[in-house]
Amino acid sequence: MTILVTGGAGFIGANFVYLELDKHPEDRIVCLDKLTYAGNLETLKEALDKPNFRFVKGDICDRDAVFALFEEEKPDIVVNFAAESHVDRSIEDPGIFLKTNILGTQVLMDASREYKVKRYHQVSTDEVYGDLPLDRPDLFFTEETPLKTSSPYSSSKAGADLLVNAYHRTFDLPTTISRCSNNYGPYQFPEKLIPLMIANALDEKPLPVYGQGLNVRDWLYVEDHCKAIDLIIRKGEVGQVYNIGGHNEMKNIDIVKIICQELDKPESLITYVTDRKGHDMRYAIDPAKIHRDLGWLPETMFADGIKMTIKWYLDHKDWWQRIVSGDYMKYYEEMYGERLRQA
Ligand code: NAD
Ligand code: TDX
Repeated sequence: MTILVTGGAGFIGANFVYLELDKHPEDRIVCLDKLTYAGNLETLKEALDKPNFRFVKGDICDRDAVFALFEEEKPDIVVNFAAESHVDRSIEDPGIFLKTNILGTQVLMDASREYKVKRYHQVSTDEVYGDLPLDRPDLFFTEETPLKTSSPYSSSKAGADLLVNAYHRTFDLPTTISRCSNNYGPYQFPEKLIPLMIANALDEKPLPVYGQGLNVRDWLYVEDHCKAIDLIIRKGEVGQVYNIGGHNEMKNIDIVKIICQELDKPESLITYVTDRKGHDMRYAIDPAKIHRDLGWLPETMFADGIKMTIKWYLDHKDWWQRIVSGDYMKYYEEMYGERLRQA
């Protein structure tokens, strides 16, 4: 079988490429990635010399290039990870989010129709459900929760999900969608909460916590997410949506304190800064459906996963230091400079 993985040079996509190569060596993996600021070919270096892996640099919005690749590879399955994925960037510049996340999805699905793929899988997010109040711990997102988005990022992901459902109903495209909670683990770009705090703590730089740090996220180790997608593309039912989460809710401030403790750094580095605009309060997934229908359960406890993640960042300083020394510093100054000066 040939599986086309888009966005495979990013955080979750790369972890998925490695899982597939390891678990299904009989399959061929083709990765299409534009290598935006978030994509890094170095992340895929151990895959590049495998005979059943091919990397293609390209944009999912480029219709001619996408159709040419489908003509050449005739993929059986498409898994779309390619996206602009950072909420803060979507607040600064929504346009590229709409283009990549919605129009790119359309191009991939048009090619999937034309070349009659057996499965088109869309990697979505729990953020499409909006947020939950902190004082209702009994509430969780199910697959039936209405879409109600807060940021340009989550709106673009919700728009893509609606389009996927339309292509299934109107054109009979064999689709599935997964909506996952916050991932953490190796190869996450250091603009996201956990790797940013690890990198800053190691350099003894301020740890910028938005608002009071009381927002809650439901953390899932990236490998567990990838295993769920592997199950969905092989055993999931066409037309279905599957929520993926680990019932591991934590306040941001508690995560940051754990990182300080693990790295033996003082909590005085914690700096409360101006809140994110439209900041979602709480995400919490009910993963009962994927457990019941496909037997999936998360395998990594947060206490272990965070230790493995911190160790990975300590062992791979070259990987993230190259990132934080380049263009990223410009982003960092724009996003945090004024906020930290005001704090
Ligand atoms: P990421 O930002 O680390 O990686 C995105 C990848 O997509 C990069 O390699 C980038 O180069 C590539 N890309 C961007 N635009 C492209 C384009 N036009 N054409 C081809 N490639 C392009 O993102 P991630 O955190 O790995 O997220 C992957 C997917 O999972 C996204 O769709 C995201 O919405 C979703 N998701 C992420 C999380 C999370 O916690 N990170 C949680 C739930 C869902
Ligand atoms: O510097 C920071 N300080 C801070 O307090 C950063 C970067 C984040 N935060 C807070 C904001 C959030 O409440 O930490 C929480 C997590 O932030 P992010 O890592 O930016 O993730 P989030 O906004 O929750 O979105 C993530 O999960 C869902 C991914 O980036 C999305 O791609 C995914 O869909």
